Amino acid sequence: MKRALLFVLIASLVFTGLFAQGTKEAAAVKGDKEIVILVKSMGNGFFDAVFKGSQEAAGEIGGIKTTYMGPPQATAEGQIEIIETLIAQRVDGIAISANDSDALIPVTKKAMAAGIKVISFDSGINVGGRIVDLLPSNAELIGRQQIQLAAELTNYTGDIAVLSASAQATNQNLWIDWMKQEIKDAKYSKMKLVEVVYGDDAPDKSYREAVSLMQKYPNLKAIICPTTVGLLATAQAVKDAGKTGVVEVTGLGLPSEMKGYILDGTCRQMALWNPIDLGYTSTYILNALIDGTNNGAVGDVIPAGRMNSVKVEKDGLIYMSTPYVFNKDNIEQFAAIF
Ligand code: RAM
Repeated sequence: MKRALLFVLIASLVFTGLFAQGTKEAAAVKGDKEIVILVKSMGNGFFDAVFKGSQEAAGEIGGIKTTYMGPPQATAEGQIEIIETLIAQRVDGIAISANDSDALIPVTKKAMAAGIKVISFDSGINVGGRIVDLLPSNAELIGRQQIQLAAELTNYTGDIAVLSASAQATNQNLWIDWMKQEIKDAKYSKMKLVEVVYGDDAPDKSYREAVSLMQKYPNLKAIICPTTVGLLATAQAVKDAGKTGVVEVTGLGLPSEMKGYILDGTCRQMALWNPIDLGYTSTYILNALIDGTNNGAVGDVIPAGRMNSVKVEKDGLIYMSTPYVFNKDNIEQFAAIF
């Protein structure tokens, strides 16, 4: 009985191995390009929407297999491990939303040396560790707008705090630097940024950090969360604490996740760009790099389907559009899309 079971097990392993090899070869014959959308961490609705965009572009372009991957927690180590595996698998391209702007460079350099096209999007890798970096919008504009949104909600008065993603996140750190610049302006002289805390894009940690902020600063007037995960958790924490309308909540939020909190007044306004477009454009860029129709040099214009085209600027940066601002008047319309 036991022997029979062992045989079945071995046979199925052999079969799976052959089968896996077969599909891989079949893909190679067909000439499918294999690309991976490597995100900060799994279980984040923002990145689910990014991948939807990648699938949409892959469907339009044809001959591309796109796969969605990410570590369980938003760490550079987790992403490095995945990239090592992808090098061994010889995928054709990887688009990475990085958990650290520098820590990934050695492994992405290794990937590029092996012929894999590597780009970063959303949260960048520094020059040398990727071909281009696709930014949702200008970092200065995003950062300054976050302070403006909070100021409008608090009548330009009182203590505010920032609840961010991870302490190493490239994108949030850039935005926070610009927030600190913006708040120096005389028109915010009655506002004070008391602390920046990190929820690591984990809902439970973000929730706990939001609760701690409210306890530590009884006069807190607003929490700015430049992360969709942090914003959702903070809105929950503020509402559970009965502080809706006392502690204003704003930041960067996914309309589909935040709709209820926008409508009930917990978060009266927030901003974001379209994550679907980010994944869609990343896929068009990777396709052009893999095809060799473009090498991502400064000044290059890369065709991007329904987004028309994107232009490579200094340091390999590519900027998309300006963020939308959501409030109770437009939230339902956007919540239906992303
Ligand atoms: C979270 C992630 C992502 C960021 C958005 C706004 O989903 O941290 O990197 O761009 O928020």
